[in-house]
Amino acid sequence: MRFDILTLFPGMFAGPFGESILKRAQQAGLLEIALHDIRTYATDRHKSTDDYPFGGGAGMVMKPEVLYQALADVLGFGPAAQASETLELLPEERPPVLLMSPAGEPFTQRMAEELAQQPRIILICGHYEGIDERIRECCVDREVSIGDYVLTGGELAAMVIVDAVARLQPGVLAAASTEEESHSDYLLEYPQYTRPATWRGQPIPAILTSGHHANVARWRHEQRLLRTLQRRPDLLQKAVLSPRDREYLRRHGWGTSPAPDDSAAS
Ligand code: 6GU
Repeated sequence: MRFDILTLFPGMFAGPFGESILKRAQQAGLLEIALHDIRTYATDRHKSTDDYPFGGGAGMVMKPEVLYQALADVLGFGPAAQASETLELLPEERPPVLLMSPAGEPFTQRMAEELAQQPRIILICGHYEGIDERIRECCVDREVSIGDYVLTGGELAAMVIVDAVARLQPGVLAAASTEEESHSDYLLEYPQYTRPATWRGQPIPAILTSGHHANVARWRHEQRLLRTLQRRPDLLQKAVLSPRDREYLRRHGWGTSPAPDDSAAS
């Protein structure tokens, strides 16, 4: 899968993309990440990428022409279209163009799974007070936010999205590790333990060394239910629950408010 990232700060990406799993996946040819410096598309001698907002107000707005030229270049428009004074619409057959914005739709594991089906996506990192609305209208398919807080720019959001989508590509992670994880089925993960079996006086749950695989599996599933009930009861509305799951949850306070605290865990 290929990611094209349009940014004013390409240097910010070196750390996250140059280490660990994303680094290895690129070396193995499973991922391609292309960084495009928006400033190289500025046309005036000051290389300006932003300007004052019409109508006044604080902050600066990213200039449409600069972003448009960057997109046109990344999408491989011919020089004629790029030189044209009119707005050449982006071709219908093109990778999705995502704009990173705190006003976007919330990024979720569902969206990561959807985007992971694409061979290529384009991410625009907004900065300053935002981008000229006409770019949104002509050229953006989806506006995406990574949470209800405000960042200084879209770069960190783009890194989050690339990471979440890249790890779903076949071969990037060991095969089984994405199946039972938090959010893939709306249940949080069960607790994990490794050696030593007793650490500073703290033993692991005895069932894990019982050798009884079915009981271990049931215990883990119940831990997932319990954790989701305690920490993210909102997710239980979306999870697929068996009658036995529902009965277990009710016994642990599901449907009564307030939500039970951690000390009720057993
Ligand atoms: Cl995508 N951008 C900015 N600037 N702030 C955010 C965000 C994006 N998502 C959450 N906060």
